[in-house]
Formats: sequence, C-alpha cells, structure tokens
Amino acid sequence: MRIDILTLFPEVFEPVLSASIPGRARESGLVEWFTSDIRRFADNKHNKVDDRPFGGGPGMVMMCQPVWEAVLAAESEDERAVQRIVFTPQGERLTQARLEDLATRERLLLIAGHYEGIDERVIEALEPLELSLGDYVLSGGEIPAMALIDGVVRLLPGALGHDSSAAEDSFAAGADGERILDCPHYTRPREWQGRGVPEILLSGDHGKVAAWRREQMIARTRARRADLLDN
Ligand code: 9D3
Repeated sequence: MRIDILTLFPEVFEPVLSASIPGRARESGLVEWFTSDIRRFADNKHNKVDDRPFGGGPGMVMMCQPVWEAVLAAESEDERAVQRIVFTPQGERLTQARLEDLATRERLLLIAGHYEGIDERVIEALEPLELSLGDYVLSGGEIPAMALIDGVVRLLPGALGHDSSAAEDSFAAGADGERILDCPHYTRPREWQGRGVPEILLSGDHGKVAAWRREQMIARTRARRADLLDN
C-alpha cells in the first residue's frame, strides 16, 4: 500500500508512525508513505496558503489552489488508482468497518486540513471521502490522519508481530458483524497492592477461561457501551 499525506505539518508524521506498528510494516515492505508539504505549492512569494473567509468571521481558510496542485503532484508519482480522503469535523465518523474497507486499497491520499477549514470548492472538485475522528474539536487533521494510518496498516496481512489476528480485537467484527469490548487482562504478580487475579485465569482450564472472557466482554459492553449491543 502507498499512502500520500498532504499537510502543512509534514514533520509530525515520521516520528509517530516510525515508532509503532506502521514502522515495522514499512520495514517489511507492506506499506510506504510520503508526506507532501502543501506550502510548497503556494503560488505567491510569501508562501501563503490560507486567507480570510468570505463573509467574515474568525480564523483562516485553506486556499483551493495549493491543495489542488499538491494532490495532482502526489497522484502523478504513481499510476495506481487512489482513494482521496479529507479529514474534517463535517466528515463521516471513522469506524473499524471503514478501516477494513480502506485496508483493501492499493493507494490512499490523505489531506489534513488546518485552520478553520478548507475552501469548499476544492473539496467538491476532489470528491474525497470526508472523515472525522469523532465529535470533539482538534486543531487539525494531522492526528486523525495518523490514527487512520495506524488503524489501516495494522490490518494489512502480516503487519502484526504476534500470532493472533487483527480479527480477534475488540471492535473487530464477529461472524455476525458484532462489535464488542475486550475482557480485562492480568499478568504477574498474582497479587498487587492486595488485589488478586480472577481465580479462573489461574485454573489452567482453557475452556472455562474462554467462557469467562466471553462473559466479561458481554457484561462490560452492556455496562459501558450498550449502544454496541443494539446492533
Ligand atoms: C467555529 C468552529 N470551528 C472551531 C472551533 C470548527 C472547527 C474548525 C476546524 C473545528 C475543528 C477544526 C480542525 N479540526 C479538524 O480539521 C479535524 C477534526 C476535528 O477537529 N475533530 C475530529 N475529527 C477531525 S478530522 C479533522
């Protein structure tokens, strides 16, 4: 998979991504990513890529032309079909189902907005998938873009270092498409600050352990995220 990242803050991606599962996946040849600094496509000597909003109001708006040219330049680097994605609070909320879909694509092009937003006309022209991370205010699309990359890359076959598949995760789909929270986990010591470990996990009975974990998953989902059980 090739991922192009268009941003005003290209330097923030490498340290985060290279430190985590995406870094290992890149070393294995499963993914490559390239950042493109939108400011390089400014068409004025001040390298200005934002301007005041028509109609007035606070903040600045990212201009069409630098975003458009950055997209065309990145896309010309590779001839494979690309899924364009813009991160915006107005987008569809990112879900595991969407990550699973995106993990099947050969190429993604991510546009991280900053300031008050991106001029609507270039969004219309690009016809991107518009994605949000959730209903809270961040200062730009960079962290959402990193979240998407992390979530997509770990789904690529071979990206996880251990035996268990990504399909076993909390939020992975069960046979019926269910999304469920994970059970609690424990490791040594057997007692910590007077707190023990559920006896059943020390029993060695793998069938009972599996049944207990399943019960815990359902009970915790009911208690904390009843909305997930409605589906
Ligand atoms: C007048 C209201 N504006 C600021 C309080 C709206 C606004 C503009 C730009 C809010 C956030 C942003 C910058 N955020 C993103 O670009 C963004 C985002 C987010 O803020 N939350 C969740 N997902 C995303 S994806 C991109």
